Amino acid sequence: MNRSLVCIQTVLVVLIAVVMLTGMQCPPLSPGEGEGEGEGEGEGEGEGEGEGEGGQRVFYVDKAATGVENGSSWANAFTTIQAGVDQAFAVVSLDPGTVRVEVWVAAGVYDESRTSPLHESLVNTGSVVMKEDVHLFGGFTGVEISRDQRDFQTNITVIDGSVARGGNPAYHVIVGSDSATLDGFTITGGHAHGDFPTSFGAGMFIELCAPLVSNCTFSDNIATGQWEGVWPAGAGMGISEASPTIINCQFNDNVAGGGPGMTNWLSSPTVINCTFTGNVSTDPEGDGGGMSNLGSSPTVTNCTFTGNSANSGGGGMANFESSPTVTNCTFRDNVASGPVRPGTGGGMVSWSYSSPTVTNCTFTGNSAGFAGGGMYQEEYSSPTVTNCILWNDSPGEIFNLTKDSNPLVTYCDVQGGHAGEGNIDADPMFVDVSAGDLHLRPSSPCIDVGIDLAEVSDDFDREPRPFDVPGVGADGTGTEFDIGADEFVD
Ligand SMILES: [Ca+2]
Ligand SMILES: [Ca+2]
Ligand SMILES: [Ca+2]
Repeated sequence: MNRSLVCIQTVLVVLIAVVMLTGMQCPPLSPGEGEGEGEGEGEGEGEGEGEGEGGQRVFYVDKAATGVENGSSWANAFTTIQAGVDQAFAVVSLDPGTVRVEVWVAAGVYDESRTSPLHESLVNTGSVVMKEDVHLFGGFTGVEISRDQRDFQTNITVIDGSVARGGNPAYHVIVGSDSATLDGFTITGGHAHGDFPTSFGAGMFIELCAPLVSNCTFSDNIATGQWEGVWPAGAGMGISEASPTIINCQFNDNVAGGGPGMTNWLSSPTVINCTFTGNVSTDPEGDGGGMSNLGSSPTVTNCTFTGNSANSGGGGMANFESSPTVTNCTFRDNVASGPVRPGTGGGMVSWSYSSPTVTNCTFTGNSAGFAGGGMYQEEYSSPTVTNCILWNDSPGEIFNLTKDSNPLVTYCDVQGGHAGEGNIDADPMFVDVSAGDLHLRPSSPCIDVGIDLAEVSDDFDREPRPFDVPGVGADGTGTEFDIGADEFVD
């Protein structure tokens, strides 16, 4: 155990040093960076979107457009996203706080080569670089006149970094900025490597800023390469000293030394309705297959962690000096097991002063090579676990390596039992585990036997919680909260 801690601590120390040395920040605000303000200003009136001061301006991007490429209409759309962002930023910079600028992007694969000198070294990262107050929306066919008309699930809009850096993969496919939105895109093909920060955030790199990222898919990005004191991390998304909001996003099949789905470094993002599936941590010491938290306390709600893997620990989620708030989440079929480390915490590992609050979550089918199939705690890590199901994880559900880790487990259904008020040990009667359906059957012993919690008002279906079905569950007990991520409604 100590070896893994030493390694992780080394990572933390080195990361701190690197961050301090490089003084990384989000792209600076520098009006005039765009290709000529005059051009954009003139176009505003003719596009039907200009509403004068305080209105909204839309700039259009369509890879297939053949017009004059000034972004003023679908016909005259820019053919690259960066051109749209830069033009929009030039406009909003001249009128800050009064005009809202959006960039609408038509479906297609945007895989052009990019020149984006970033970081202290001004290395070309091959990124699309977001700008402050510029809101990016994908999912259009290229004819819409209202944003409501787009369908991002049908009109797939891909930002592909695979050849974006002079024929090589982008270090970061997209880089976040403050007060900006990324909505309706698929982000793929990034390859972070080398030293931090180019080793961090292959799909999206977010540092010292708080964009809103919604309705996006981060898939098949990688952060691998040589060990240089810091393992490459955050293949899907790397968040450093930032608190963005991430909603309705998918993190699939990303591969990194550690934290391949999402890595949070000194960050407390809000993560809602996201799925983390099939992300793979490859370093022998790599942790946090779905999410790796380092000195971070994100709020994670209504998320699913399925089939992710890590070597040292935390197939679903790893916490190091981190105390996230995790509510209505499912952890299923995650694995912590590797060739060097035996693996701890198939669902979640909490190391070194990590005491997450885990509420109404369901853990099942997770496995660890050494201990704590569901959850594993070590060194002053004492999660508060309430209204959770931990069932059919192997080997065993909750394991504390040291006595100074004392999780408070109450109103939970734990296979094999666990000390604590209101805990039960009974088959939760999932609807269909093999199909991934972790809803409760009417015969479930978890119905109506949780404890009322004012801070939880719905379940992973967004159905109201608590909810009582008369004749189902334990009627008339005064508490109607169900245990697990599902509230049984019908
Ligand atoms: Ca209920
Ligand atoms: Ca009932
Ligand atoms: Ca439900």
